[in-house]
Amino acid sequence: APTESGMRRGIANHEFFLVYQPQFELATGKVIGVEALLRWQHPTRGLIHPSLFIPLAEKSGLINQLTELVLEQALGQMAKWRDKDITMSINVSPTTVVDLDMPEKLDAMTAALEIAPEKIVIELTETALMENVSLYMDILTRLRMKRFNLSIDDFGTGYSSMQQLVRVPFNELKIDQSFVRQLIKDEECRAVAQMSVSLAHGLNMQVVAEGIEDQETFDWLKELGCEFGQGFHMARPAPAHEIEELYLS
Ligand code: G
Ligand code: G
Ligand code: MN
Ligand code: NA
Repeated sequence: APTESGMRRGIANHEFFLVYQPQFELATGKVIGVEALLRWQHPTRGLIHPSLFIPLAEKSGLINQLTELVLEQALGQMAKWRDKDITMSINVSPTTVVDLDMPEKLDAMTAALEIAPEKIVIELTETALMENVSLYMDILTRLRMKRFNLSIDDFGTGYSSMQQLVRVPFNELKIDQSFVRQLIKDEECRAVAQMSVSLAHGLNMQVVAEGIEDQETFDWLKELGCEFGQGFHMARPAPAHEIEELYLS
């Protein structure tokens, strides 16, 4: 398993990098954004997936450094894609939003790079967020006031109360792939997806379905009024230059 000292060395040696997964408008098939996903290219262990190192980073406090590195790479890439009509979604742990004073930091970084804040989407997982909503309310509100977008990731896997959902200043909801991937086979997953879409729209949020793996699922979600989607059926995460060649030129 990865260790804290291994991660420190990996950060110093620039072994962490981002891949990008396109997001599509279901009605038109157009690419409207990308999600930045972190990877660790270890010199001897090979490619390490975030599920193996993010929890360790969160426990050890290295998550702040990782988030800084992610912001630098993602926003640096976005500056190169300044003339493209796409958004950039970035996954962050809620604690780093507070620790790094994210509204100020993002504001300074996007201003310096001449990136419109409307083009940046900050994704927070439902579980991490709802465990301590009141702690995050002020900082999330400040992010929205600066016109950054806020997205609830992995929706359906946590335990948001309706009361919390009404209060949080999010403008996007991502249906977790555990529901999307079973849609066609499983009536209950379809019910969760359907409910998520209508709940989101009722609260003025747009919806992204994650984990679309076949055309049937794509069609079903489009029919349901889900605006956006990601998934291996359309595109896998890939390095920036590949994304650019395949989808942005
Ligand atoms: O692509 P994928 O298998 O990479 O992502 C696995 C998980 O890791 C997802 O839940 C995703 O939210 C998380 N993740 C990916 N990149 C980052 C990142 O830069 N920061 C944080 N905190 N989580 C990430
Ligand atoms: O941040 P989040 O937990 O949503 O991370 C998205 C993860 O889902 C990434 O690891 C990405 O590689 C993965 N992913 C994206 N689309 C698909 C898909 O269609 N099928 C599967 N199995 N995984 C997907
Ligand atoms: Mn995500
Ligand atoms: Na997710």
